[in-house]
Amino acid sequence: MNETKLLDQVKYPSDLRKLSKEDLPKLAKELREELIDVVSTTGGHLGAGLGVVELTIALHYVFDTPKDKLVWDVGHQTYPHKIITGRRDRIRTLRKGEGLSGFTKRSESEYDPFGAAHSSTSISSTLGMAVAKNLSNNSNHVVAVIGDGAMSAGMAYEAMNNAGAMKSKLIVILNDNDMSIAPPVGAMSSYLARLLSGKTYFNLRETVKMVTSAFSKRFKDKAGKAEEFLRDIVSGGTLFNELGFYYVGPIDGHNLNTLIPVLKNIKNSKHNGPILIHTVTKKGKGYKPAEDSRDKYHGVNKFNVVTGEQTKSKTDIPSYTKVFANTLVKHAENDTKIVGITGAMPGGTGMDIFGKKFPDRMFDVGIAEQHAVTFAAGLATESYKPFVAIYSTFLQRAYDQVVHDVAIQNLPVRFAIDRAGLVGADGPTHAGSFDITYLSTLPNFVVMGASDEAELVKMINTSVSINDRPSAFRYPRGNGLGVKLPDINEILKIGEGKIVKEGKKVAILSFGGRLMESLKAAEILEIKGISTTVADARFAKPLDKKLIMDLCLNHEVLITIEEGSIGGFGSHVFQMLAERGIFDKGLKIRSMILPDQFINQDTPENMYKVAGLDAKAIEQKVIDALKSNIVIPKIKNINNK
Ligand SMILES: Cc1ncc(C[n+]2csc(CCOP(=O)(O)OP(=O)(O)O)c2C)c(N)n1
Repeated sequence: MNETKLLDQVKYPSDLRKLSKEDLPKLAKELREELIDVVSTTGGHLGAGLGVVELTIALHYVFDTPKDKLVWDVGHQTYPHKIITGRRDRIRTLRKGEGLSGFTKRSESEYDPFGAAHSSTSISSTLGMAVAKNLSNNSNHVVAVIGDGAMSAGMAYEAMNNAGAMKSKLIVILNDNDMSIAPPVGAMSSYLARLLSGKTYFNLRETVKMVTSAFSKRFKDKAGKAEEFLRDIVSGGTLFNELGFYYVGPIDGHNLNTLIPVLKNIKNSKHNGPILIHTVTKKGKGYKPAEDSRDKYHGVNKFNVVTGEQTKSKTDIPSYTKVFANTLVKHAENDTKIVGITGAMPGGTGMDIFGKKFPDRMFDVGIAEQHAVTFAAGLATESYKPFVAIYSTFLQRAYDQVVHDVAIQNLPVRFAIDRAGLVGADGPTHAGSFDITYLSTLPNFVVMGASDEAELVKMINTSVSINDRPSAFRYPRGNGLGVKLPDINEILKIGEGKIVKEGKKVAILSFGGRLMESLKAAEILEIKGISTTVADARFAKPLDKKLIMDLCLNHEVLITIEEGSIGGFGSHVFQMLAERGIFDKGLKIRSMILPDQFINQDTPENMYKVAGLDAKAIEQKVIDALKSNIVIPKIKNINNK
């Protein structure tokens, strides 16, 4: 058992502020050990939290949270913050059903003034808070903490550009650990490295002098002088200075003796405008396995604290991600025009596998989904075959680029949409709920959903062959079903689904990953004497109209099912059937979709239960539909419901 004498005294930051400064390094040690112990049992994000233990303590020690607003970018590094903001008793429920979220969440705590999980929102949101504070004549402080990886996104620059022109005091801490999930990429990352290269940290005396001098009364009246002074001292901070920020740093983000006085000085300064404090930290700090392998310990399964060994998946069946990557590699061996693109997720999307084989044809563009899509569009104009490998949830950020730069120009960009549907422990911010809806509404698009890994291979093959318009194929998180994979020449006919099981009374038409559950439900229905057809739609766009009409005309009930929100596959089927007058004939048609709510994190099984998308729910839907005999009453007065 780790000793937690000091940590036991800190339920809230107000308790922390009662400790002497001398106690804080010991508290940091206890907090770090607690964090390692917790994550070894829950799994989740580890490296980032370990890197900000001292920063977390220093920020809550100096600032009067929750009155002062502290916003963490992404929020994956906030487990230490959660432990000392009243959530220690629930910290072992992290990422579990009914438990604490793995990110910041407004409804969870007043110490989380802004919810996050998608990156690079912290400067915008805190600028909003800072301006609101000014408008309301409040005197609280507003602080954002953003990583060097998150700094690569456009939103961060848009926010800095805006903040630099504002007269609102906003404190931005750039937590530079020289890592995103994978090593960071791009010119900004090189720039930050240059800022640090050959330079030791400013020591405490120098840094405090720098800050106090810059903001002191002596300089206040002499506009420009302070800035000049700062520029002289902070030789490398010019980019941020040019954007209108006061740049302070770099400082050692693990040294509480530096952090606390610097933060205090910044807090007490009367500066009206944005300030950027550049702290340097080590991802995984204090836990050797995480320090040694910073990318592998970004997010972890449960692990053995002593050896650092993570529990491995018990199955040999490859993940959908791996099947995608290996298949794309096979195609790329024959077709030199194929290129792969990821937004800072090479490991998560399998682009690392592709990149190893074709280093010159894989592009990690940083956390920059909008750019990734338009960059791909540019490649497509030059007859390259770009595959944007992206999580459904992160593609949301690039929707206008999908519409304006890809679809309207009818460019053959291929979207490999990973983590489609519910994702388990990462919860609603990471669920891929909307892609069927937001892509199927777009003219020109081909939208496919894989029901197993063999279908995924066929969809990749098909996508490679589609050269005259954009295409997308979605597949779920996790492992496939263990089916045999077809070879890369097997191409689907566009807009053609298939019957998987023939029956007579009821038809279940599945789009994507719920096919197995549909088959399970059909089996039970058969036992109950209800003859059931199951079909795999494969395409949400274009629809297989013939298949759908056949199912309608030859069955009493048609159920559509998909792991996506309203407005997706089922809605398109309904629209088509309504236009064809099918409803007038009294056919019973039902749709099964994700419900109109954000579903909290849980095991996938429980989430499907909540969503009503498991075999049991399908069976029930069929039985209810068969039983229902609703006669629609004539509406006399539309106001009288
Ligand atoms: C819009 C968006 N794209 C991708 C991700 C996935 N993601 C989560 S954390 C992370 C890396 C963040 O790096 P950094 O900001 O340097 O923080 P660190 O983990 O190094 O502390 C990425 C790419 C995300 N959360 N949001």
